[in-house]
Order: sequence, then structure tokens, then C-alpha cells
Amino acid sequence: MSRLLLVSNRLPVTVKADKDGVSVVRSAGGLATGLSGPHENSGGLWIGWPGDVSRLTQAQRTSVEEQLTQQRCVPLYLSASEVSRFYEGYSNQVLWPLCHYLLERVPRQDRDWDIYRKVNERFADLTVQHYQPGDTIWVHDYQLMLVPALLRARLPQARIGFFHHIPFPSSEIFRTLPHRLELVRGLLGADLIGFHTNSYVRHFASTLVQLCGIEKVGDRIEQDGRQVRLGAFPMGIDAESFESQVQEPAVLEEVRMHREKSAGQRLVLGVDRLDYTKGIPRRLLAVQRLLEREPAWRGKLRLVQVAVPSRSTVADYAAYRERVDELVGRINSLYGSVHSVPIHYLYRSLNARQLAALYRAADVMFVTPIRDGMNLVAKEFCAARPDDDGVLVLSEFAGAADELTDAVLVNPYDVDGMADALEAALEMPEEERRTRMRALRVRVKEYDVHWWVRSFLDTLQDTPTAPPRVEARGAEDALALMREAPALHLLLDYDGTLVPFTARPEQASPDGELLELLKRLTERPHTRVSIVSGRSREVLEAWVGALPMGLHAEHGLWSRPAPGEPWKMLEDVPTDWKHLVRPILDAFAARVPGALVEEKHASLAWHYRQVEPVLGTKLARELRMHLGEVFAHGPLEVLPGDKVVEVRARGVNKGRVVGRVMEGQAPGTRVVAIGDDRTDEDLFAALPPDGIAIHAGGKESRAGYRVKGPAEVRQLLAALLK
Ligand code: ADQ
Repeated sequence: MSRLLLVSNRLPVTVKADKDGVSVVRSAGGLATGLSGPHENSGGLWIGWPGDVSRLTQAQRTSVEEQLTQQRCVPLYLSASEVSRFYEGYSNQVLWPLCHYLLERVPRQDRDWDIYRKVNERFADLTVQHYQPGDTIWVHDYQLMLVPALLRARLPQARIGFFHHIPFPSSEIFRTLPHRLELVRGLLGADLIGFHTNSYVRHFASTLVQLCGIEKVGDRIEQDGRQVRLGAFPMGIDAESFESQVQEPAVLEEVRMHREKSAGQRLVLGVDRLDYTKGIPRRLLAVQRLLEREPAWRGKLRLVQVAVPSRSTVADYAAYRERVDELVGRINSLYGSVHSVPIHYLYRSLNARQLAALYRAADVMFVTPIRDGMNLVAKEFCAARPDDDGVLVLSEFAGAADELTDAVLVNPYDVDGMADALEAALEMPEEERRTRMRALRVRVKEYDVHWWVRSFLDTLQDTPTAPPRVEARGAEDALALMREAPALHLLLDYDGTLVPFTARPEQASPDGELLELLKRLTERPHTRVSIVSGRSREVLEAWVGALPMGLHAEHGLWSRPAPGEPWKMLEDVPTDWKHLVRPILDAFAARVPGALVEEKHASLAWHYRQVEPVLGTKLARELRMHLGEVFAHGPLEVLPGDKVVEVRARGVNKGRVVGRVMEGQAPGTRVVAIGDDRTDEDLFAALPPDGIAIHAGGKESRAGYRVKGPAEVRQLLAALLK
């Protein structure tokens, strides 16, 4: 196993100072537990913030550092202003509410972005300092979204994973962020980006289409010549430890005590960080509604709500705390008696045993976040029920709801519906409770935190990392071969290879530099140049027809060996299908602004470069399917290109050009083909064994050599002239 470098905002430790000195205690959180095995076994490091150490003496600081080193942790200290602006500011006041669909909580002024970026740079710097070739880097969560790209720029060959622990919202929400592009590009520095659920993967994928114009987003995309994989890896818990804990005599004793104290009452449990995403007020209101509606439940049920203090220095959290306090007071004053109150509210953290005992004692676990990346509490409750009893009521807006389908699922915005669900849970027959809980436990035990870590890291290991500087080496090697060849024939694609793409096809005419470069290439001794393009004859003649080159238009349908010579068409190419296809393309163009239809002699093209990207991609897919169905066995081929769907007669492809240009060619001539898209793959495939295929771009290609795009193609060709 390669060495694992974990990078997260917080280190998995708590620093405790007392009069005897200072101790660094390993925290027992889910992430820390799941990752401790791979972290230690791989001899890896964990890089992160150890929490506020500003009040420690110098001696205590030294002791903290020693203890951290022993635990293979590397501290990154944050200043008070970084804590308030990077952590509380941008991370928790912008990204956190936004990813939980709470746009109205995002401040109007985006003041903390610069600090967010700077702290991300600090994390990346420290990681680079500790990186050794062969290490696997795993970056965690929304506080560090820029880190993958910052690392990639400096460690092109590193294996980098990123896991997003909170929801990734719909692209319509995400794109409201002023720095949306930087954040998305930050993530794309990773080889694997993991989310809890398939919906988050889908949202991220449509954000890529929407913001970056990346078209074919499946479970992987091409980015700067690398593959970036996307995947759903639902995080689990250390189920075994919860299960064994609730069988310990001391915990069972505590369970007995809880039951005794609740004699004659049903125990409903809520356990959360005190966070406005956790839906505590509406949960309280649901209890109130049930008591209001069904007086028989008064005095018969008790909600124990445990809330861990969280982010209390952020104003929204302080206000939220007051709201919860008020509601608890109001409901208790309305429905409490001299002997008992319906809501038992604890504002504190519990240790693992206390938590386990409460889970085991509860009749109903009430988990109602208005949004939650996953929600581990729901899973912990199931793991703590080896007695196969207890009912889980779970918000459908928690990631966990995708897996825990045997819970009673509720809409946390529907207070009446939640009151109904709570009553149904309280009255659920034993047989049904057991059947549901058994199914929940199987899920939680099988897909535990160890499974989560393994599946993410295995996928990351399987993801091909950036090929070792293929582009640069490829260009150099290709150049060396070309220089050695006694004679050359260059077959050059035009759009995307010699010139970058433009908004409208007619704007891509050659610039002076390109015309000069082509002219000089045609003057190079023993060198012939041909353009092999999908463009029409007229366009090629108008743009480059004056140069002494061969021209091949419409993907090789038409050829003209030299200026002044006649254009010849491939024989037997049917064109009588065009009047059937044209109306379909026109109809699709009429459905959306920006789409246009181009007609060539033996092909038709539907261009959508100027269409809103998500809609354009969707319509292009629909069009391809429609054409594929209607003309399944006809003489047509439907080809997806770069922002274009092209329909042409079967059997016409750029590969047909190769045979033609090689006729009568001087012995020893090497054919070099350069192109960027799928249609050029036909050209590459048809090359003779000693031909040189060069892919210009970051797509999958059969070409043996690669350069990045038009600028590098021009550099390569210019180098040939030196
Ligand atoms: P959180 O928002 O913190 O995590 P959650 O997944 O429920 O939410 O984890 C909370 C953890 O805190 C649980 O392990 C729970 O036992 C513990 N906890 C809660 N209340 C406690 C109390 N009173 N005393 C002691 N411990 C308590 C973020 C995302 C989640 C995602 C996780 C993991 O918001 O959606 O599931 O990360 O990716």
C-alpha cells in the first residue's frame, strides 16, 4: 500500500491543557476511526489544524508538537483572523449554507474569499513539503476545495483524491456563487472526487456541463489530458464498535436506568450538532403538533434532544440556539406537568458510552435534517440495536435516506406529516419494527466506515494518474522522428487542431501567423501538406486554397490534390437522404436559441456551441437518439463532435484520404496526421505502420503522440522548420 497523506481542515485530535501540562487526545469521530488503520499501516501523515493553541505556553506548544509527531500528525496553525475568515467566514457562512440550499443565509458581501484561497494555498504548500513520490493524497471536505488543483499544479503525477462530506447542491444553486468556477476547477485537480450519494454526483456533473462546458460527463471526464473520476461512496460508521459497546454491562445498566426513568412513557431521541441544517425546530413542532392533536399522548412520550454545541461564535448559530431554547420552553410550559416535561433538552456533548446507551434505550430515533450530506447519527442508532428493536424516523433530505430505505422516511418541512410519522413509529407493531431494523442493520454493518475507506482508496488506486509528462515527451519524440524522415506528408485537421474553436463556425478563418506557417511548411524540402477537414470545399478554398496544399473536404468526401486542379468526389456516396434529415435538424434548431444547421454536399450538421450548455447537451443527446432510431439501418452515420451532431453517408470518413494521398508518393515518405476529435481517429487508424499520429487535446485517442491543443500544434510545426 502506498503511503497515505490525509489532508483535512481539522486534525483528528483534541488538545487539552491542564495544570500538569498538555495532552493530545485522539478523537473518536467516524472519519478518524475509519482512516486510522490505513493512516498508520501505510506509515502516512495527517495534515490539518489542531484547533486553537494560542493560549498555550511555548513549552506546551513544544509538547503538543512532539505528541502530534508521535501520532503521525502534521499541524497547520491558523491565526485568529484565519479562523474567523477562512473557517467561520467563507467555509461556514458561505459554502456550508449554500451547499445545504440555504441561499438566504449566505452573506451579501463575499469578503472572505481571499483568505479562503490563501489558507487553501497554505494547506497545499505544507502537503507538497511532506509529499514523497508514490504517496496517495486524500483531501477532505468543503473547507479545502481548492487544494486538489493547487497540488496538481505542483505535483502533476501525484495520485489525489477528494471527498466532499456535505451535499453538493443542484447546479442552479451552486452557480450563484461568485467564485463557482475557481471552486470547481479546484476540485478537478483530483483524480477521484467522491460524494455520499448519486444525486450529489449528478449535481456536480451538471455543474461541470453548465459552468465548464464539459460535455460528456459520465463517471469520468477528461481534463488536461488526465482522467478525473466521479463517484458515490456513502460513508459508513464503525458499526462493530457501536454494537459491541451496547453489550457492555455498564452500558446495559445505563440503558436499564433510562428505561426505568421513562417508565410509562415512550422515549423519542434526537442527537445532533446544534446546527440550523439539522431541522431541530420543526422536529420540536412536530412533537408539539402530536400532543396538541392527540391528548392521549400527553404525559406518555418524552423527546430527549441532545445537541452538541457547534460553531457558537458564528452569529447564525447563536440565534438558532436561542430559537431552540425558546421553543423547548414554550412546548414544555404548554404540555409539561409538575412531574414531567415532554422535551428533555441537553445542550452538551456526550461520550460514546452515554450516546450508545441512549440509542439502545430509545423507542424512536427522530432524525429530521432539512439537508444533510449523509447523517451518521441515523446509522449509529441502527448499529446500536442488536436487539432488532426501535424505529428510525429519517428525513428524506439526508444522504442516508438513499440507503436506509427501511426507515420511516419523512419530509422535514411538513410538520403535520412528521407528527403523523412519529405517531405511526410509536404505534408500529413489533413484527414490523423487527423486520425493518434487521434490514437496516444489515446495511449499516456491511457498508461500514472500513468499507467506505477501502472502496474510495481502491477506486483511487485504479484511476490512471496523469501519464508521466506524455504531452511534452510526445511532442519531442514526434519531432525527432519527423526530422529524421527523408520525406514527409502532413495531414492536418483544421478546427481544434490548427485554430481554436470559435462561437460560430464562420469565425474560424486562418490568421496571418497560420497562413505563414503553412506556406513555409509547403516550402520545406521533401514535404507535402494536406488539410483534412469536415469543412465544405468552398470554405477550404476560400481560407487556404491559395497555398500549394492538398485539400480534403467534408471528412474526405471531396479531394483536390493541388490548387487549380478539380475537386473529385468519392464514388457511390448517397445524398438522397438529406431531404428527410434536414427537417428534423431544423425542428431541433427551432426549439432552442443559438442552434444552427449547416448543409454540406453529403452531410448535415446541427451546431449548438451557442446554446445554453445543459440544454444543448440534452437536445444533442435527444437528437442522436432520435436519428439513431429513425435511420437505424439506413445508409447514415450520426457522429457526435465538439458541440456538433453530424449526419453523413456511411463509409465516408477521413481514413479514406490516406490511401489517396499515398498513391504515387516518394518511397520513404512518412505520413504524419494531426487531429483533435473523433473523426480524426479514422485518419489515425488508416495510417501505414510507420505513420505518426498526433492527438491535439486531452481526449482518449489511439494516437501515439500528444500535444495540448492548437498552440502546441503550431509550436511543433514551427519547430520542424528550424
Ligand atoms: P455532521 O454534520 O457533524 O457531519 P453527522 O454525520 O450526523 O453530522 O455526524 C455527527 C457525529 O457527531 C456523529 O458521529 C454523532 O455521534 C456525533 N454527535 C452528535 N451529537 C452528539 C452529542 N450530543 N454528543 C456526542 N456526539 C454527538 C458532516 C456532514 C454529514 C456527514 C458527516 C460525515 O454534515 O452529513 O454525514 O460529515 O461525512
